[in-house]
Amino acid sequence: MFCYQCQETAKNEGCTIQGVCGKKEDTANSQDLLIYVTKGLAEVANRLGEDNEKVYEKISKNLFVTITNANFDTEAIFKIVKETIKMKDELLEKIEDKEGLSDFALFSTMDDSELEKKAIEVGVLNILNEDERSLTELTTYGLKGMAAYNHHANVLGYKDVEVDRFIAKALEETTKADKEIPNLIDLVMATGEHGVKAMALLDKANTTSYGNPEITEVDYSAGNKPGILISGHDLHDMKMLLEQSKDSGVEIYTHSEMLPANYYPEFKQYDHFHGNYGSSWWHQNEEFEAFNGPILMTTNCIVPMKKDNTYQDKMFTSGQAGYPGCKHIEADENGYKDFSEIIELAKTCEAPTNLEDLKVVGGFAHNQVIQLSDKVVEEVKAGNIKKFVVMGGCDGRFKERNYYSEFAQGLPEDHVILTAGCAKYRYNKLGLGDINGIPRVLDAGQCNDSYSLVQIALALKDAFGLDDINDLPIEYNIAWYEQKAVIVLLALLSLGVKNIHLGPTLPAFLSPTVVDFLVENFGISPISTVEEDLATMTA
Ligand code: SF4
Ligand code: SF3
Repeated sequence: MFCYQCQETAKNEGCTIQGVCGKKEDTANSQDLLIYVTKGLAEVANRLGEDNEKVYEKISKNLFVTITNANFDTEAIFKIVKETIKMKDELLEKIEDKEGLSDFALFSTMDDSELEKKAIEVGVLNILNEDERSLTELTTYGLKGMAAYNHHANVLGYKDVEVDRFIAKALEETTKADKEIPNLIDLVMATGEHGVKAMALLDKANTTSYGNPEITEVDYSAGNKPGILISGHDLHDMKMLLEQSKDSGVEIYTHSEMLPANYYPEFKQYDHFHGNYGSSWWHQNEEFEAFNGPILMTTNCIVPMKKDNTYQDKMFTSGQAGYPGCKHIEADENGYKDFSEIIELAKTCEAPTNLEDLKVVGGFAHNQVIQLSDKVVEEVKAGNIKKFVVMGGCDGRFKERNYYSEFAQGLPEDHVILTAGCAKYRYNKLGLGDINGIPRVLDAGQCNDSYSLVQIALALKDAFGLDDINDLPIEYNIAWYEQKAVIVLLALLSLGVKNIHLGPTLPAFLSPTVVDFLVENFGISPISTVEEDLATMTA
């Protein structure tokens, strides 16, 4: 195996024996094959030249499966590989002239051993030129993130055919053997542009379906009734779970990236929606034990369970998530998921163990902040807010991420943090206070709500009468971990945001040439020490 798609990759070079994330070699290979056949499906669909909703949906779902910490179930992934080949072969039959189609498009078998053999052969190291590989994978990882957001919008009935077409076309582009570096750079930039579209689509889907997030004080303490803990990013699952459990006597708690569900008016109306439990994804071994009740993982990030865990039988997956030994809840043909088994199980469980008595304010997505913009502008003009620091992105399990807590704590009191994604857990419980009623940590929501942060920046640019978003008193100190953060980064670049500090390390998949390109054109830089970065970013 060789995988270097996330920030925790071994030695910041690549995982070769087993993933630091816990992904085993056979799972890694199955994901490589899934990417391979999905690129083949895209190529065949492009050759046919017809928009096919089912194919587009499948492509996004498949890419999503391979995101870090989404699916550890090798058997389930090979099943998806077979479904993809079947779908592709059906399309292939409609093409008379197969001349010029690549092996991605033509490869076909249902034989398990042949699939396993192929899975070993199709890894990312097949691209020999380091810069070509770097830009190809940067595109592919961006597409994975985009596909995840696209899928979340799709299940709510929102589609943008431009996004679907782009994903299919770009996937095919990454398979071409004679790639020129400038063309690949264009592809990367186009991926960012379409990433903005996908995030805008998801924003519309979420806010139209569930209302605009609003300022909310979220309770992190445990109640005394049995509960269900829901994690991941899928708000559609959240809605179905709340609705199905409303008269059951069971309470619903969010974990990690599901926290922002607390900010939506549609969800707040359920009395049995208790609040949030715990922190970001990598604390789940301990926090899932303490929760006592069942857990529903709707997407990434799953952490492999410890051998002596007590929640294996209580953890369920849905959507593109999967974990061997955990029951997977499939959607029916109408997208409905039956969570009754989880609800019944919850009734037999003890209430969660209380982890903390804490209330944290969030819900500062673009609509809410724009409503407050007069006050914000007033505070800036009065000199009470000197700077905004965008600190969105991902959290991760390594000690080096203490940097983000220390950086947040070290910021002067006239600096406001704008955040989205699970990176917030590094500083949202620190009690950083407020500036005349404006909290110093403004949480817009999930990682996809980084779109909101850009909308806020654009609104501030207008409010201050500036021409360029980079003239605002804003610094970007982004933490990345998985591929959703890759599309967020590419989207920010495509919107013209410059001088982003990226950490805790630069992606291993960026070759020195690609890093030089990003430095020269966008001023991207790695983080340094807390002291040095505070000095630069607060200057
Ligand atoms: Fe390694 Fe990250 Fe790939 Fe897991 S997802 S195998 S940790 S690079
Ligand atoms: Fe977190 Fe996995 Fe990226 Fe959605 S839950 S931000 S890491």
